[in-house]
Amino acid sequence: MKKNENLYAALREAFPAALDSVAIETADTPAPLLYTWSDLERGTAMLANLIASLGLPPASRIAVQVEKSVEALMLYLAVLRAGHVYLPLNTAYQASELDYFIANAEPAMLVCVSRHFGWISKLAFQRGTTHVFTLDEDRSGSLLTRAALMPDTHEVVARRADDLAAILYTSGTTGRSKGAMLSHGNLLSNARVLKSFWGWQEGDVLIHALPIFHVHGLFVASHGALLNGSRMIWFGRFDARAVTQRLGEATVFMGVPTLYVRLLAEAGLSREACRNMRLFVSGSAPLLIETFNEFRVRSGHTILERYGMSETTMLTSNPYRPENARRGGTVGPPLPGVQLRIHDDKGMPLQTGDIGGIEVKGPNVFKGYWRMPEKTADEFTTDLWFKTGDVGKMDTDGYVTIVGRSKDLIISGGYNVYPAEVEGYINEMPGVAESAVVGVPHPDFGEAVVAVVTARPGATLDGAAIVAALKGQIANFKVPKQVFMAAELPRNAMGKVQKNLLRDQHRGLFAA
Ligand code: MCA
Ligand code: AMP
Repeated sequence: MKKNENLYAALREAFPAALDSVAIETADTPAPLLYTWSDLERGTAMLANLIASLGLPPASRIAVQVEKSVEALMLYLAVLRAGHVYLPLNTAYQASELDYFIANAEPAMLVCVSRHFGWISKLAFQRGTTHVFTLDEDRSGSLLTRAALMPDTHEVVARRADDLAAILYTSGTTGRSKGAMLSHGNLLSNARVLKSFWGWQEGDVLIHALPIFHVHGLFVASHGALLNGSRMIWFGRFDARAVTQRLGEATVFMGVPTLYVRLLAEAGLSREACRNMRLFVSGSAPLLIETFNEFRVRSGHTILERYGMSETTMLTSNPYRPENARRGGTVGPPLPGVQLRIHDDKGMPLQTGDIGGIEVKGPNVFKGYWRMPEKTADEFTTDLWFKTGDVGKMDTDGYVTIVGRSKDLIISGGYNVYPAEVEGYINEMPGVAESAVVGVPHPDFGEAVVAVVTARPGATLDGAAIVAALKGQIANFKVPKQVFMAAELPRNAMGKVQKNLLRDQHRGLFAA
């Protein structure tokens, strides 16, 4: 009989023999909660049985917009177990964003927090979703109430490596978000490579302080610990002081650069505090060399920077050993099994060291965008390499440096913001003639979103009012930190807005 290639089956195999040992310990619940490996196995079985009892069509999408909790992680694992497709949604997304995801993905089941049940369930039922449950941070809500009535054993549904496991929405340069389809095989191959490449070992303890609705927290961090049978210290939200206080009990930490900037602001961050740490990983956005250097001095550890995308999970990583082979400002060589090449904009290969578009191939590369075959075709070359939209170079040792992006993207605190999307919302506001959204350096978020807006003749506009209006429409992290009014936008001879000039003009806005 063929082996079950369901990702959950592989994770389950990695659980330690002592199922009553602690798998996850919460760090910021009113009192610490301890979840054993057996709790994970039984809890995910009950949730999977609940999902199975709904009789959903095979490979149904299950959309989830809930606060981070261990139960939310179990829900993800249960969806895998039950053979359906997990669709995580950032809690910052507002009604119009959610409506788009629901209309596009057509989830059969949706889980949300109870305070949003009224409007989200209305949206979902209108779009054909048949089941809406609630799950709150304090473990209340209809999902767990119903799951509690279910048997606590469940046979993991058989899946092939190519079957879909998750859809992660990622914004597009033009138009709306695209759902990147990731298979069980994509996720498992990457998790296995990282387990060995980053030297996961017995006794490891991970501080998990990232959100679990994107690749970094949900896959890279969680899969790493689960596939190694390692304990997690689980933070519902990142708090630099509280994390610093727990570093002494941990061996692995993963963060976006903003988390490292905030850790460095803590007086308690010291070599002593990091005495048991083995590995600090950074990714999702460029890590400034200043942060890399200062962290090394303060903690005695060299941050390992790696690079990935929702469409591909992890692509490159600085070496694990020797530690001094980790080079600040680079994202390291391609991971084992990943092929990476640099091409010019005509698709021709470039010489080592030359700057061009980064293209990749490998078992981790996604199956395409959900129900968007043309967009999928656009993003692959004729010889089937995925065009990342990142611009970089590779040196003679194979180390990759990302120097920019061909896609118009701002990364703020590890979250992606597409200017075109924000401009679309601003341009629809009464009195607005046009707008340009750019990213400028920010000491905490790396880049911050800023908008420059022109008014229609006779209209008077106010930047603060535009910010306030946007807050009800789009995720908070996409809302410009500042909106400037201008008589006109700078344009080149072709009539194209010169965003570089706007970036230069506002470069010092948030100077540290
Ligand atoms: C919160 N705000 C933000 C951000 N986060 N604004 C811009 N960018 C952000 N990232 C807003 C808040 O809504 C609030 O607005 C104000 O900024 C201050 O919030 P604060 O309390 O400082 O924020 P926080 O709650 O502490 O969150 C900051 C954070 C968080 C911890 C850095 O953004 C975070 O967890 N980022 C990690 C993202 C991540 O996991 N990315 C991985 C994607 P107001 O004052 O108006 O209410 S996966 C990926 O990219 C790929 C595949 C990869 O390679 O990993
Ligand atoms: P996402 O759409 O959230 O999957 O974000 C993926 C994008 O994040 C990549 O295409 C890169 O532009 C960026 N990214 C991820 N890791 C790094 C890194 N270490 N350095 C620079 N950019 C990164």
